[in-house]
Amino acid sequence: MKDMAAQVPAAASTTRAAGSMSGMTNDAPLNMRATVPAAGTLITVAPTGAETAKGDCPQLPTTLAELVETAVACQAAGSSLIHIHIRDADHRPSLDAGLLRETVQAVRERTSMVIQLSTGGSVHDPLEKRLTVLDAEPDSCSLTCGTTNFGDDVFLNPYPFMAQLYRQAQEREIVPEFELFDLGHVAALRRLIDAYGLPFGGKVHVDFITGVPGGMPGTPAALLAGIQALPVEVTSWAATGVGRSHLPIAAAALASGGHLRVGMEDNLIYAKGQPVQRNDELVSRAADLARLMQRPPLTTDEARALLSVKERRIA
Ligand code: KMH
Ligand code: ZN
Repeated sequence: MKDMAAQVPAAASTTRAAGSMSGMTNDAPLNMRATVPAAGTLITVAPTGAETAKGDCPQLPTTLAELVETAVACQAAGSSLIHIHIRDADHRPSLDAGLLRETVQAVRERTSMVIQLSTGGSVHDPLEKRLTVLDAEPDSCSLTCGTTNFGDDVFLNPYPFMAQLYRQAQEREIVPEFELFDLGHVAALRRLIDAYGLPFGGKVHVDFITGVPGGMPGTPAALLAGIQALPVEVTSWAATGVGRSHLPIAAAALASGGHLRVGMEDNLIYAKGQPVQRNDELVSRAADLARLMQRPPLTTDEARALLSVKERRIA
């Protein structure tokens, strides 16, 4: 889908307080558990995505050098997790195995961020190719919990693909981030956990991606419905508002105990008439909001602990 973020200009953990759950059954409203605010805020940056053309947005980081420079700046601004899509030499979305590996190594050398590779790729990537992303040994991978309409396109995620990706992530000790574009995706997450157990590390982190044309709307009401439906195994959640929903969703997520995802994958407009020039502008604003809400950005070590990622850095 072309320029999704531009069409609709521009997500938090909840460590559940076990003590406060006494007397509750699994049938209790989950919002009671999912909205205990975490002390800090995980700020994820999704700097590139697969939808925006470099020609339409020259400031989009598409080369390895631009991506690494972006990661360094975003960590300095308060981000502790980077969600990466790579581009080829012509700036087109790619799942090239060598380039993915080189990218993971380069970002790991220059930052201490949790490195998450997209397994969603672009709507045109075949499912088999998307499974090969794990070969690059990221800390984390995205795992979208269902097929969704995506503008004029379809983002395909049949259950057998999700299950295979989940099993492979468990075997390779890679922590999945469950991407929820719609309320039905929450039910598919429930099905995955029932069938295959918890992810590597035992934590379940999800990200609501709201505001995609065809998915759940980027409204606080829709987000709240999603939060209330979360399985009890979920240990942290974040939210993203695509396009113009980015600020209301960020505010709603912070107010509801969630974490944040920002970046040019989701939003190309900083404010009315003001295109985003650099991803770290979005991270800085998210960090300011989080501090204002008394939930300052997590450090990269805190983010690693929150998600229980495996230590892959060489000391
Ligand atoms: N580019 C979208 C079709 C993911 O990264 O896992 C899918 C996406 C989700 O961005
Ligand atoms: Zn993505």
